[in-house]
Amino acid sequence: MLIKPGKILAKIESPDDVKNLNQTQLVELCNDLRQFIVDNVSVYGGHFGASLGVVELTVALHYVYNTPYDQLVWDVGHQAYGHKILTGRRDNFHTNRTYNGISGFPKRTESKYDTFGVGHSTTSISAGLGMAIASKYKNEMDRQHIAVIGDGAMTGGLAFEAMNHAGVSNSNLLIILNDNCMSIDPNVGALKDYLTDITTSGTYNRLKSDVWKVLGKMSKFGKSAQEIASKLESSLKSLILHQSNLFESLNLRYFGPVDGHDIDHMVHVLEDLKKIPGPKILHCITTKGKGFALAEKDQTKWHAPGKFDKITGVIRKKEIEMPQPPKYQVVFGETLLELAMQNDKIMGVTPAMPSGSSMNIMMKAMPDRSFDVGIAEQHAVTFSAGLATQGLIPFCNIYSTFMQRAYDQVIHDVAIQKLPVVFCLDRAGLVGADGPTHHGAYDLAYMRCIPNMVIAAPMNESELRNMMFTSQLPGNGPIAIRYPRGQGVMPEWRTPFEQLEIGRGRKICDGENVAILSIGHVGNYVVNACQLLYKSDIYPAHYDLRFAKPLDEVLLNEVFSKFNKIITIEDGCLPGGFGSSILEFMADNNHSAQIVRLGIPDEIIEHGEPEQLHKDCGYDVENIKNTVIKLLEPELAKF
Ligand SMILES: Cc1ncc(C[n+]2csc(CCOP(=O)(O)OP(=O)(O)O)c2C)c(N)n1
Repeated sequence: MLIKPGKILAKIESPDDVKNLNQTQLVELCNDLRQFIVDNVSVYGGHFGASLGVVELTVALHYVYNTPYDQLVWDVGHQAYGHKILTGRRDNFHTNRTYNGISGFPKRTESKYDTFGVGHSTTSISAGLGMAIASKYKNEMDRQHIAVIGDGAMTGGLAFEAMNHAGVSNSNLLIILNDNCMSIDPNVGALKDYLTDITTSGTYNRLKSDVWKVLGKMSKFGKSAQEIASKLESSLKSLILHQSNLFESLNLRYFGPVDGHDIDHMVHVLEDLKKIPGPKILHCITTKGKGFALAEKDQTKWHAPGKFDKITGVIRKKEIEMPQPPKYQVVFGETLLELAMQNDKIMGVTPAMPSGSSMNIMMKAMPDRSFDVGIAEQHAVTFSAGLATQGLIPFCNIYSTFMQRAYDQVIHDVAIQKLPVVFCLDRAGLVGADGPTHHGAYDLAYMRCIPNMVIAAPMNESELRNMMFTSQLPGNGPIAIRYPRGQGVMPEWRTPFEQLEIGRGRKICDGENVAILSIGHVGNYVVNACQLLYKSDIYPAHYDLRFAKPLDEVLLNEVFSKFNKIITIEDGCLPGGFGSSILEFMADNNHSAQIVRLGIPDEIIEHGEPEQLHKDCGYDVENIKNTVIKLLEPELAKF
């Protein structure tokens, strides 16, 4: 179903068309854009509240700046739907996040207006500064660079590293801080309080507008007059805020706060800022979900609600046959609380994903023992390490893809010191519609080479519970438990805890001629493939290794002594992954066998339905079945 844009939006083929609009038409364009986002996301799904919150900002930016010559960098990029729609992708927008369709995030190969590929947060200031300094180097002094970053993304350390550099760069960089007090969940931390403090300081805000007017007038009297006015303005800010302004102390000129939904005012402010050279920050106040009442009210739920009825606001759920298996994340959240009630050493840590990881279950029940530390994966890991030095057992839940941010912390702060931090890597494997920035493809490979690290991957809910139970028992070092996005396979999942032997796998079924070695949830695909193969009188053996590290050497020696054809399967990258570890084991132990490895090839895997992506990568049920048949062809030909 193609969704019709409103009258004004229908005429916008590129930002040049936005520039031709008058004030009234700009307001109409904002209405059209907002409606078009509501219409599309309600039917096709995707991120929602964040894009609604920056409609006016998006229109104002494309109106004032000469994009793509002026470079606009979106942080995270989940709020850039309006930008996509205004920059030539309106008629394709219904393909957003679908297989072969446009990406849900800015992507350089998709459009010249997408200056930087995103998905992970807190990169915009660094990237924008890089662009600004490059422009300076190339003597393109008229070129503007704008990084749009949310208050959530601003909690990440990378933003501060970038501002620290920007403050001494004298480059043409405007940082727009889109402050809606929300991350996915309510934003956290001292910075949030600081921003609220600025926003609500009445005296400051009154004086600020007067100073702004003076500053504008002074520009007519030449540079030095403007400089005096601007110094006056910044000392006034410090004075009134009773403390030095955080951004001003980093040498960034601070402007705002401004109402980010007042398109008229936003246009004027940006026009003014364009004339002020050097690094600067505009603090913009917006409402996440603006214009869709339910999304304004329950901002976490409407961050990415899935498809919904735009009139009633009812979120469409798939028709469910009862009873359904739970999502792995729910099993994690419920089990963590259960364990924490039994073991008072357990603590919970999440970097800004309380709802996504289900850590919110423990946070609600035990607020003093569970922490949302902001979008700060590096800090989450080292903070957990600190807790562990004091005899506590932190369960640090980080999505596989976001853990990439904290790699040195895992090695330097946890593994070298053999601290008992339990890493729970959610969304491991191909995640689907979020695409390449979010696929949890690499954790088996990047964790496997770290000494002292144990890597476990449950094949079902009960295994996840047992792995979590085992990891909090005394005497363990660091452990990473990886599990995928979405549902498991056991509707009755609250099984009693059982201690697992670290590094011990299990035989799922005996067989002949070929052995399949799986790790994690994809073991269920193997079970299904075997069911199909039985119909053709083919009986592969299937082993679930449970631990990618340490490997079960006893089990593997048995496999190599019985089978000379082996298939490995993992929902992770082939280079350096689980299959590679089996090849290494074979070589190191003088075994020989024909090994076929199934998993994510050495390529960037785009977005799409997980089932489709598994098929493309060659490890869905059908491909497993065919791989077995192909491998057995010489044997089968004998009959
Ligand atoms: C490194 C990293 N960690 C976590 C996330 C998940 N994530 C996506 S959006 C988001 C919240 C961003 O909040 P903010 O920047 O304030 O933008 P808003 O959604 O409020 O507009 C988070 C935590 C991510 N994209 N990248």
